[in-house]
Amino acid sequence: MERTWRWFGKKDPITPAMLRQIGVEGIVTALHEVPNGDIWTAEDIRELKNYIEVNGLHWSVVESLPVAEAIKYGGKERDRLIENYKISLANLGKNGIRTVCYNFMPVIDWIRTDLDHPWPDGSSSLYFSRSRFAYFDCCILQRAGAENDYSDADMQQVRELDKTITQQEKDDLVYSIIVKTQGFVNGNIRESDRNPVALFKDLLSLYAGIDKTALRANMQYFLTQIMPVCDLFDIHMTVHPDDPPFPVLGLPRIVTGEADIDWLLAAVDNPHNGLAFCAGSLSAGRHNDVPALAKKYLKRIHFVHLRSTDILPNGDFIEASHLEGRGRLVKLVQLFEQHAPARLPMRIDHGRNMLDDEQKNYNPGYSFQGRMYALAQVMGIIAAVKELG
Ligand code: DNO
Repeated sequence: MERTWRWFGKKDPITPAMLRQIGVEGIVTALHEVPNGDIWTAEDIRELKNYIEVNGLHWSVVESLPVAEAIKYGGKERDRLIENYKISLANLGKNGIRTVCYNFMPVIDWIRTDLDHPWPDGSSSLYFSRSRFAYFDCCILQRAGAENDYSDADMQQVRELDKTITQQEKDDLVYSIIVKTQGFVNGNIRESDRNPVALFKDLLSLYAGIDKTALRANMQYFLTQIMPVCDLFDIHMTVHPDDPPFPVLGLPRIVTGEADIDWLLAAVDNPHNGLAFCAGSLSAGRHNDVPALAKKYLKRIHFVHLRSTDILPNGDFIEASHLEGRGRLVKLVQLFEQHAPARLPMRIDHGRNMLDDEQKNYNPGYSFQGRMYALAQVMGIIAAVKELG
């Protein structure tokens, strides 16, 4: 596998020079300053690509070329937005960039309720609490009918939490779920937005009446439209699985496990319609056997995120060590090293905050020391697999 790293552009305090010292070979990045739906120009792509190359690395994967909301809900602007997407893809292709990660999650990308969940050793990680998420949905968003989506035990906890929660804790929950985790990946909500909850509710309302079947049809339409450009430039589209891999907030989610992936790969049966295999996202669904999925879809996997989670007895999930948990990274690395193309790009996903990471204000999950530590663990697995088979 090729060792890559998600880098957030020239403003990222983690520089390519630092990355070369820790064994990184390729960069995963995006034109983060271009608003969703706008065209990525060939000039801007070339400029960033040159910058990366002058600094001794190369641009291996785009993560993400975001899919505008209207494409996902099938709004009237969707054909214009798909045309823009095709132009951006062609501009990437002309610059020799051939792996593009995206997702098809409505409104909200990845979800966590806690960004600094303490570990016994003094480090911290991301965490998803079912009951706190239910609280956000039922009591902060006050989404109609939300209670029906949760178990009696969850709702009991929601009522308990309601008795003690402070305004600051409510604000923190909103910040974690829809502001901080989204801002740098998705752009729907920004830190400067005054009333994120109202904005978020407006976004949710765009999906009224869009069920799983409708969302699937919109995804199939989008992929069918862009495939000719991908064929022309040999670009692999790699869809990131939904995180977490189950429906949330009344929204359908359609890349959650085996049945969904079977549907997706058959619906647009083109080798350029592929997967970003995020072991962490898939591992947060009890229904997923992560190594079995990797084995089944090996030929359609063109990008790998190495990370793992543990599902707790109450249904919460926590980021696990990269050597443990349901992601089963040792098995995955063995599989990819032995059976995938040698240059399959992989990156470490979601490190813990450790040592001086806390003071650096990195994007949540994208610490330096934590990811470096996990990369060293994975490099150890790779060396062991190479030596022992
Ligand atoms: C979170 C990431 C996701 C991912 C996008 C890809 O840490 O894994 O935001 O980049 O979903 O489109």
